Amino acid sequence: MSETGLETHELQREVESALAEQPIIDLHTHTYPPSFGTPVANATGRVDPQGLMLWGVDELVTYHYLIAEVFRVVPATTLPYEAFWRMARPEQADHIWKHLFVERTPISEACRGVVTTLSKLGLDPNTPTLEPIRRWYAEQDPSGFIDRLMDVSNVEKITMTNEVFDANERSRWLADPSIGADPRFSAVLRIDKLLLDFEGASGSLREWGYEAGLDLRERSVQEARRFVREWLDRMKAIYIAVSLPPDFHYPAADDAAARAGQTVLEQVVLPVCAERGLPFAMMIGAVRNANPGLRGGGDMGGTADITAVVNLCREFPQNKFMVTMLSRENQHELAVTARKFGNLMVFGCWWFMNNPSIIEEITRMRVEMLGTSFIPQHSDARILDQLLYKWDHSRRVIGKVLTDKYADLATAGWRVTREQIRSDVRRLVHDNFLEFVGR
Ligand code: FIX
Ligand code: ZN
Repeated sequence: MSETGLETHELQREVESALAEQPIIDLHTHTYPPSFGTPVANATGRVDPQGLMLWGVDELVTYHYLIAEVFRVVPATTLPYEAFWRMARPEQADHIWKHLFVERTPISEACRGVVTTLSKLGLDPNTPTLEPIRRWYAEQDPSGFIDRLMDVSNVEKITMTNEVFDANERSRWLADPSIGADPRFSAVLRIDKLLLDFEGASGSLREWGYEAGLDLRERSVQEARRFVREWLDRMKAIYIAVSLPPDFHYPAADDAAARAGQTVLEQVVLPVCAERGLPFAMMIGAVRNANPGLRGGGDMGGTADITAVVNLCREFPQNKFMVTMLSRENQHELAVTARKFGNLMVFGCWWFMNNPSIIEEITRMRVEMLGTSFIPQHSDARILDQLLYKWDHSRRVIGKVLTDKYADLATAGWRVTREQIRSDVRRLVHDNFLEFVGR
């Protein structure tokens, strides 16, 4: 304990520089490297209309958060959903830019995110049209652009969400397993359908050559395990993930689909995770398609039953669980649950929680209840450029909370040192995750 303690007025500067200089592991995104193809016009001239790598101003402005917001100000009674979806992407982006950025102040978090992103790229967001910005993007090389984003946002590694039940993505992995070899990206096996709709999933597994029947007798369990193992190997996935609705219960409610999901969880997913030493991530509280007209923007959240998490952590001590919850009302009890179970890692301020006022509330509570034994944030970026704003905005809020907590600690008589701040920050945004996934 050599270093002299920092003065209170020095804490903010030290915390901010520690956060800025610490490379981050982004443990959950929906982004992809160029090997998955890109529909965005770029300097290489290679465009794949079904490509999964989303970047650039038209994707940024048509983020589903902003589509939901534009239908608040230009309702579907004025512009029907189908008419919007028939528009080409740039036309959709122009519509959103006009109504949310030109005719109104872009003050919402999602709008401010676009402004931060463009500014960090050296582009002027104060423009009546997107044309000049589009021209700039068309000159960019996709892979070089990713390097630039990771450098500016100081993100060391990006974790994908690889939807094995998505036909477009699955066909790409089967066609060329090396598409996952980009060292900047890690893969995650996402299996919502396997747990939420095993009847449908088992039909797909049989089509793909796995003898997995809805009966879930021994043969089916073994075949479903083979499916999971083979895809973990193909993707070199670092964890398995699902999103679950607010009415997810463990033990399951008394309906066939929920019961089948429970059996798959108990006899397929958790045993394979345990044998591989991989965490099972549960993102709990998503209500899909509340408003189908908004497509990806039509989902919402709901308060879930924390006892499902408690029961799983208690009854499967050999498993590691990563949990984030979508409802503000679940955050306190989730932090309490993490105090009870060392095999539970709480992470991120997910989706509708990813707003500065709520990030601050959740992070402050987690530091007070869990010290530095949690992972404060993930970006959930869908468009690669979003790394710039998601991490800039979150770093600022996390920094504010840490500065306050260190000031409280110093007031209590502890000598807070630069060294301690740097090692705490490294733990929070880098090592906690790597250690938990066993890397
Ligand atoms: O389930 C998820 O991974 C969610 O993050 C997404 O479905 C959601 O659409 C999203 O992008 C949230 O930010
Ligand atoms: Zn997500």
